[in-house]
Formats: sequence, C-alpha cells, structure tokens
Amino acid sequence: MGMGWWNILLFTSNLSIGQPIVDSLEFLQGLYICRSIPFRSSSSNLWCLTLVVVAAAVELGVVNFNLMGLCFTKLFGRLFLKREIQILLVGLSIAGKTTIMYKLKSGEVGTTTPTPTIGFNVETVEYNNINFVVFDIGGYDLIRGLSRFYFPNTQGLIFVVDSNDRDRVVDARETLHRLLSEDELRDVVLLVFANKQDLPNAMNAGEISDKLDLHSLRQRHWYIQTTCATSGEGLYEGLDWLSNKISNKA
Ligand code: G3D
Ligand code: MG
Repeated sequence: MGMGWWNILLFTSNLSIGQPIVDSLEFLQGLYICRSIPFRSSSSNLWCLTLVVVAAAVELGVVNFNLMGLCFTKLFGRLFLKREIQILLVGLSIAGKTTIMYKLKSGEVGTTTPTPTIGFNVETVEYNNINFVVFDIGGYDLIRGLSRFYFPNTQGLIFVVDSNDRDRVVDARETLHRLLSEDELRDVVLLVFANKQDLPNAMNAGEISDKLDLHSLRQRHWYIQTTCATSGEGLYEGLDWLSNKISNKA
C-alpha cells in the first residue's frame, strides 16, 4: 500500500474515532490527499473512495452523525483498526482470575457478567483499540488439555498470584515455570498480576518476583503489576504494558 493510501486510512480512522476534525486542518489535508491519488477503477480503490466519501458526508453533517458515525466506527474498526490479541489468564485456584475477568468486562459499557469458571471462561475485552481475547483457565492439567488448541495463537500470558497466599507461592512458581517451558509459549510475553494487594499481609512485587524466580527468565519480556481485582486497581496498567509490549514485538 503506497503512502497515499496509508494517509487515507489514517485520515478516515481519525474520522471514525470521532475526533472533531472539521475544526482542524486534517479534513482539508484528507481531501488534498484524496485529490492527489491516481484512482484506478479497481474494486479496492472504489472501496476506499466510498469510505472517504461516507466519512466526509458524516463530518459535514450531510448524514446523521451519531448513527453513521457509530456504524462507520464499527465497520472501519472491524476492517482496519482493531487488533486482536489472545491472552491466557492463568494461575492457581482462588488467585482472583474470574474476578479480574469480571472487573475488566464490567468496566466496559453494556457487557454481561461472566459466569463462574466451569472449565474455562472466554471473554473479549476491548481496551486501547485492541480486543483482548482472554481465556480464564483453571488448573495446569486443564491448561495442558487445551494447549493444543490455544497455545499456538497465544501472544500474552497473564499469571495471577494471590499475594496473600505464602503457602502456595511455591506451587504458583512451579505452575508458571512449567507453562513457560511449553514450546508454543516460547515467545509469549509474561505479565504477572500480584493480586490481593489490599490484604494486610500481601507480599509486595519484589518479594513475589523473587519467590516466582522471575529474574531467571532471561529471554522473556516480563513485568509484574500489583493489583486488587476487587477494586480494579492495577488491571489496566497491566494491560497497557501488555499491549505496548506486544505491539512493539509485532
Ligand atoms: P479464581 O478464578 O482464580 O479461582 P476468583 O479466583 O476470582 O474466584 O476469586 C477467589 C476469591 O478471591 C473470591 O472471594 C474473590 O472475591 C477474592 N478476590 C479476588 N481478588 C481479590 C482481591 O484483589 N482482594 C481480595 N481481598 N479478594 C480478592 P469469594 O469470597 O468471593 O470466593
Ligand atoms: Mg475462576
């Protein structure tokens, strides 16, 4: 795709996310870019031209902005903008995985409550223009059973630890390192949620990093984020890191 097309996409994407560009120079710039493109009668050219015309009509108020804007945002997002990142959300039982999933989902408008984990939950969480397809999976045996289906497309692993559970942190470490030794998960980035930070005896991030032996992970991008799933604290900071890391790798 030449630079001209790329600019058109950027231009129309600005429209689709509703920035008030009529007041700005970008709209004129977009028209200028359109003018400078040698359109051929191929279907992709016509398709892009249609998008630009519709976007311009919406911006100029020729058509109902809200309705068209919404349709356009969805259509355009589906076609060009939304990235999808598959994430495995794992950890020992009671670490807070389902609560995290629920909190991330309930932060969105018009979403439903996930059901409690029977086997595993799959939810799509939209954040930062990325669809995080999150698999909330229980024990390691179940993960192994599903690995053939889910590991190959996985780009990120969120490992949830109950920071208050000193007795099981060794189990958590073993589970984590077994997972990371799976061949298909060789390149995934690792985000550790040190959850339940609201509890008075919770281990801090440094202590958990040591107990999970995270510093031994030399070839791996990893990050530890303290969270409180019940209040939602730290969850989006973690997703920010994850999306930046995965985008940089792409
Ligand atoms: P799991 O899906 O990993 O098995 P759940 O874990 O999400 O079902 O959570 C297990 C319990 O831990 C739940 O308690 C949940 O409310 C609690 N929990 C999860 N995150 C936090 C947290 O950040 N702080 C505190 N204090 N509790 C948390 P219940 O009693 O509802 O079973
Ligand atoms: Mg659960």
